[in-house]
Amino acid sequence: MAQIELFWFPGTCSRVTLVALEEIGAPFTTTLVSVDRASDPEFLALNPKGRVPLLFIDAQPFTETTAIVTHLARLHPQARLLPTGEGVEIDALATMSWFAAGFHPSITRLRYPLRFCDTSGSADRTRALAAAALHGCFELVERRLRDREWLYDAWSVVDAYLLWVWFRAAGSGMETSAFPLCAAHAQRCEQRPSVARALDREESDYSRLLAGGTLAGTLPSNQVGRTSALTPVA
Ligand SMILES: N[C@@H](CCC(=O)N[C@@H](CS)C(=O)NCC(=O)O)C(=O)O
Repeated sequence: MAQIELFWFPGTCSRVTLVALEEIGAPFTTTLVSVDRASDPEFLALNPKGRVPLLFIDAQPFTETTAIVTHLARLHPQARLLPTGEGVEIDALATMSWFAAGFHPSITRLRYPLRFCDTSGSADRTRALAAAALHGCFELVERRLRDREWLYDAWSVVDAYLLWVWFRAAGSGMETSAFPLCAAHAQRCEQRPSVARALDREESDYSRLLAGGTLAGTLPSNQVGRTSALTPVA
């Protein structure tokens, strides 16, 4: 049996890989990498990009959420992580690429505006532009969810990716009232057993880190777990 190890941190996009692993059901281990410590030389030696998720399968490293879950879907076809069929498979890949390259960078700007422009007084404007870009993205998803429960015919890991971008955008201060279908999708998705197990792990690992005092330096606005626990970012 393959040795699988996920380097991750609660609340980050590594949740999508965690859900995929829970869905597959094969044994795996996890190692926490605090996001503000992703530049540690020890971690950089494993992943020079300094990002989670980082997945090892039998000592071979894999990065980038879309690539990782596509690889896992191919290794474990019985888990039906992704929709199959002509046109649909590539559409799912396009949707995940859009989440990674369209939504995620705007979420990061909303969350950490000073990483993108450190001119004094620019943070509010950077955040406003990021929020506007995200609004445009979620409008398209809201429209897509009008006549469907999931993004494709059945639940897939693409829904777990949507849950994460929604959770992180909402938790980073995006106004959500225009997107009731996205909010309902998130709640439905959180009921799925694989997702619930991943969220339980986020909540318990994060509480353990907080209680152990090992999170010194971690950004205070970090939020983990279920969307119902989100509190507005100051
Ligand atoms: N394109 C990557 C993005 C990975 C990424 O940005 N991960 C964030 C957490 S959501 C991270 O590790 N951040 C560490 C840092 O910014 O220092 C993917 O889709 O997996």
